[in-house]
Amino acid sequence: MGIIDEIKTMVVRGHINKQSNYPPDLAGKNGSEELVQQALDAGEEVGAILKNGLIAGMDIVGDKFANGEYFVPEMMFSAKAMKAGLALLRPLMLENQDLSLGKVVIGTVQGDMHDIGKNLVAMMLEGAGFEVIDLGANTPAEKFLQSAREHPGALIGMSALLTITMENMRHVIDLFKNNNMPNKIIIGGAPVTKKFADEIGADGFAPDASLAVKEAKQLLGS
Ligand code: B1M
Repeated sequence: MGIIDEIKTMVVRGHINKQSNYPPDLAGKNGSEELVQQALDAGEEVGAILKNGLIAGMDIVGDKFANGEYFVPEMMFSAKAMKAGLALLRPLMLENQDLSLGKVVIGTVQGDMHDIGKNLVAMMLEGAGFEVIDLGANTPAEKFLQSAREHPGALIGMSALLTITMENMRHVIDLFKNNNMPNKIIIGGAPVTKKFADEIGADGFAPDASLAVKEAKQLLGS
């Protein structure tokens, strides 16, 4: 098995690093953290580690949860394994520190704790040269509004991973409209579609982090 496949397996199994005792059969063995470092040391590309290792592993976790093989605790360990790997990739994704393309206020909407995809979008935007104000997960609509007022002209980015929390994107857009806020708004997240974005009046939509960068550049004219 190649190292990128091993990283994928560690995300699926939720094994973070050597110190982690979960799952018991992998205790004391290298986890996603050590393997991502080894892959980087071996010259593997950041994009390949991310896409074919970490994200591919998380996709399998999603399928296992959907078919009843995994429950929330397993998903949480996998999320931790993914985050440990992402933390090592982050500095390499932020090589362009000339933050001159404009500001983006980003958050996961209220009621939604999923922040891995949002973090990835934030990292890619920063890496591309945007200044990112990250409001975190479970962000109330008023907090998006307050931050937009503090950062005039910022692009507003919302992420949602649950079909029920997607609706909170509509509330944020309505709140911005009712307060005559001129900010452009981009949305994304696994259940979000271009059709939904158009329906709720978002200015932009992106299905993944690299297309989010492209769309953000277009929306801010940068
Ligand atoms: Co949750 N979860 N989860 N979960 N979880 C999903 C989303 C689910 C699809 C799993 C499944 O059933 N197959 C399902 C949602 C079903 C639905 O609504 N239709 C689900 C569920 C049901 C739940 C709970 C309700 C489970 C429960 O408690 N019974 C619960 C909800 C908690 C809450 O939020 N209130 C829950 C909890 C969790 C954990 C906490 C355990 C953990 C999250 C940890 C964390 O984020 N800190 C978790 C995880 C890890 C997942 C899966 C397995 C993986 C999500 C992920 O990180 N993907 C997920 C299944 C799946 O998506 N396959 C699942 C990797 C990430 C890189 O991709 O986030 O899609 P993603 O981001 C992409 C794009 O979507 C896009 O770019 C990113 C990078 O390319 N993108 C944007 C994202 N945001 C964007 C914003 C943009 C543009 C693009 O512009 C601003």
